[in-house]
Amino acid sequence: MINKNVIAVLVVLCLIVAAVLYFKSRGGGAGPHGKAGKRPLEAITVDLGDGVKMEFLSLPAGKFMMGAAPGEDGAYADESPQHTVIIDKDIWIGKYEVTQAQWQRVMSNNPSGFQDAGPSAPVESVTWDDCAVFFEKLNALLASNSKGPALKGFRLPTEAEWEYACRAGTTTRFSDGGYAGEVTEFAWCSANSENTTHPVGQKKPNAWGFYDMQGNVWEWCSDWYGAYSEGIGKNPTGQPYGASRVLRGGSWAGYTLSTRSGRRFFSLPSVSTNEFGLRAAWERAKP
Ligand SMILES: [Ca+2]
Repeated sequence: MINKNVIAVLVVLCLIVAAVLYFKSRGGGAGPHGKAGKRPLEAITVDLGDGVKMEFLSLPAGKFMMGAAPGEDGAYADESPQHTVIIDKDIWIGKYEVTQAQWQRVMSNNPSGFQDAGPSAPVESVTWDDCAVFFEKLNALLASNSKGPALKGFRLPTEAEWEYACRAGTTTRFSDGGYAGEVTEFAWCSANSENTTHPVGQKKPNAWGFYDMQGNVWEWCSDWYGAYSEGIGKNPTGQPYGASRVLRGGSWAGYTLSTRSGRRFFSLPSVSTNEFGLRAAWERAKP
């Protein structure tokens, strides 16, 4: 004979266990930045028409340490000082580099040197100025797309947004927290590329699900290249003027250390090489 009180206690215990499991599955009540790298990001797919789509992942609003950690092996002077950056806007970043098929759909041309790598390989041989035209046309294309929601605000990521997405909660040299010897698992660089680009998304993604942030093609950012500042930056957009624009992430031609998360590169905005490509960003317009 089971005592009624024992049954009542068991029922209460079961309810408590169920409640704990429920809240654990919801993230334990942690804020969006409570478990950097664990939170699944919101994804959207944008239809460019003609069977061409572009995928984006949201960045969690939050803050991160931008630049190389003090004493980081292989870091250049322009990656210091490491400083706090706050990103508190609704930003989506391309899950992949912009592909040759996407560029062709928007621009009606394909300047890539590695067309043999296929339509899913990243577009390259594009200048920063070309990218500005690409986004002008992409925004016009999507604004006229009556089938989907009216979308606008597509652009290059800022250098800070790019690094935030690349690091995915890490402060180590590489976004998987690993070492140069493991870079070939998530990046196409000179050690494994066989002197060509490769279709996007073939290597391991980082902890937030972004592919090829490191390697394959350098990615243009919107900023003028310039020195970092001490202190906290909020949604930084770089220098107000300059001569060169920023590129990030290393390429198929670079040695492994050039794919470090903090590594910066720059070029005149009118220059293109078969190492220069891009990734799209989308900023949700204020209602
Ligand atoms: Ca890349």
